Amino acid sequence: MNKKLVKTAAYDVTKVRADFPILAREVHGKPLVYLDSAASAQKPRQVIEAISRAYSHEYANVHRGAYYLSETATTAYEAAREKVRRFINAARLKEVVFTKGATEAINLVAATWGRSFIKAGDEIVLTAVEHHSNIVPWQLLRDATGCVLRIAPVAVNGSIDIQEFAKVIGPKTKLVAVAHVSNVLGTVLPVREIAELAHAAGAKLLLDGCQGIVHEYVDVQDLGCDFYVFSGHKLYGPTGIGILWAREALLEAMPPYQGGGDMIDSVTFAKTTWAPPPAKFEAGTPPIVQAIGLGAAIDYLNTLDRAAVAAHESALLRYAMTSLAQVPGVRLIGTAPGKAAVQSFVMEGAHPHDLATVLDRSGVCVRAGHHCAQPLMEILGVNATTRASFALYNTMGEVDALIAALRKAQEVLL
Ligand code: 7TS
Repeated sequence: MNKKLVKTAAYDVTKVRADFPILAREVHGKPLVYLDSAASAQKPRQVIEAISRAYSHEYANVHRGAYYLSETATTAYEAAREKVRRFINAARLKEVVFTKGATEAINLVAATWGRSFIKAGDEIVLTAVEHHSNIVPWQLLRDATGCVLRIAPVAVNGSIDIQEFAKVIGPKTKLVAVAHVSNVLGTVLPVREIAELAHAAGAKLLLDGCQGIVHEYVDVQDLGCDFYVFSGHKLYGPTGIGILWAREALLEAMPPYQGGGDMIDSVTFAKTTWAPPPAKFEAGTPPIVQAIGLGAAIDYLNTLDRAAVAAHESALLRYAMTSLAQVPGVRLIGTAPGKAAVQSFVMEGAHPHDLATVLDRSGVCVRAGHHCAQPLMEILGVNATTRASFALYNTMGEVDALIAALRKAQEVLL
């Protein structure tokens, strides 16, 4: 857990839950127990209402109209960028690029920075825990350039050992691209140490913050990374919006990702010049209302005591780990110290998919499968895991519901 978030404070989870309309519904006649927030988080009514308000009262295309409504929409869209900037403590507004998600943000970096600065024989360092979104774009770049991917190992408990990490970084390393927090194991990677190693080798550091931004306090300047990406939908915002943060000098040096409206300075058939960042990377009509929705999610999080949220999630994780370990035949996967509130496990004799289907009958939503991390599954020696992931609206009672449903599933499946 991030040091800045360890302070305990009173946290009224009942009050928080009342903000999330979907949590009041039932599935299969049972109260919904939503334990899949690492895949996508539920939305508070403040976000839903902001989206509805934007479409009902403030909607027009941005950056183009000379009329009041377009100016209003542009102001709201750009205000969302400033909210993101403050949330991650970026030094400059122009360093915050809206994308359609983390996946697009990583592909953008691979296709623009990568194609410009990575050559045959250069090395890109990843870790064994990466999501496919932070593997495949680099494989595409490898196929195009002849660069080499090197993989830092993961320990049996899910930790990333910095000494082992140091062994795969060398003079040919040009980029280190790693998760801030693993979506399968919950491991919080030692990103500050990794930043030092990367920079000492003259390499850039990209952090995949999809899970990190949700569970950790993120200050991109303090983390020492060069690129930080995340998706809005895991941060209680809408789908279809993500963030690429990069240092200004990098964005200046990178060519555009896509061509189209809004990203140009001037166009003739002979020659086109680009707008400065972030517009250079936001071709076409952007996800306007999605950005406004993400801004509303950030506003919502800012109304909460984030240290108290972190303490609450930590307590949920500790309780879940202890309770799961007491279920016969259950093995926890991912027990690194200081990990975030994501817990994978396997249960002897039950395939994770069958288990998730049976849990669903009790109203419990968990993820089962490879979690878009097939290389990690292979290293762990499993085909799949079941994963419960916790968010600021989950309760200890929901952990009890998971355990009760698991015991019931054992009667059905074993
Ligand atoms: N990186 C990490 C660490 C992730 O957890 C995910 C999504 C992505 C990248 C891709 O994000 P997207 O919003 O662009 O799709 N993780 C998960 C998951 O764990 N279950 O479903 C999606």
